[in-house]
Amino acid sequence: MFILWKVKRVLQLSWCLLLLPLVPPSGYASDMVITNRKQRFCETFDTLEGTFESLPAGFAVSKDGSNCLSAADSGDFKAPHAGGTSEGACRPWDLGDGNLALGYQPTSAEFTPGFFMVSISNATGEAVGLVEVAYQVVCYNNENRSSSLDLEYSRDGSAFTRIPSVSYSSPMREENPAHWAVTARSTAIHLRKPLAARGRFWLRWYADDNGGSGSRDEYGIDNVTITLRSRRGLVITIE
Ligand SMILES: [Ca+2]
Ligand SMILES: [Ca+2]
Ligand SMILES: [Ca+2]
Repeated sequence: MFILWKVKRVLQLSWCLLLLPLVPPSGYASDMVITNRKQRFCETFDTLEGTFESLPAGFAVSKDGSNCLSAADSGDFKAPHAGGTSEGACRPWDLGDGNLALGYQPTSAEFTPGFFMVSISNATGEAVGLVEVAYQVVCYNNENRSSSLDLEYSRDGSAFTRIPSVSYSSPMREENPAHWAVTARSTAIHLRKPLAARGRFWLRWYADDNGGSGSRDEYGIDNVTITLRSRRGLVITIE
């Protein structure tokens, strides 16, 4: 057993060494690196602390729709909140029982537009022809405005393609008392040109105003599941 464990450990370390050249460009914390064909990765955001440092690997946040927040922007991150605020910040939404979501309270100056983004490295050793994405949009509809959240993907991290079939907009008319509503979204992205082994891929959730007046609903994403498939079948699942 010990020998088997050692072999497994060496293989794991070898993967790490192979991945060293995958240095992300500035502005990204790191990549979500997908290496194993059977391992399941889970992204529930339940370990967020309301800091830049606690963002999961590969995830980034923009409050202006173009630049990503960095460790120097600590003032833009706030502690978890249970809902019912108008203070602009990136903060974990606390849905109860330890369930957190990656969230933002938009204002006229923040997150209108803005985005959440994840950069993914295909370290499976195989080309990928299909990317399946599932996630939940969480929303606390406590204001008479509507906000939109659109899923987009990119092959180069700069030019993004929107997927209109999974567009989301929060209800315009406020709810009183408000509660956390969870909306499931899923889609499959067929890649005309397969994502090569060691290639990179980006997903982002682009946010903006969608009409109304006054303050804005708080919203965000949770339970992001990304499945990479080769033409022959399943390559890896991240949840
Ligand atoms: Ca969660
Ligand atoms: Ca609303
Ligand atoms: Ca609000």
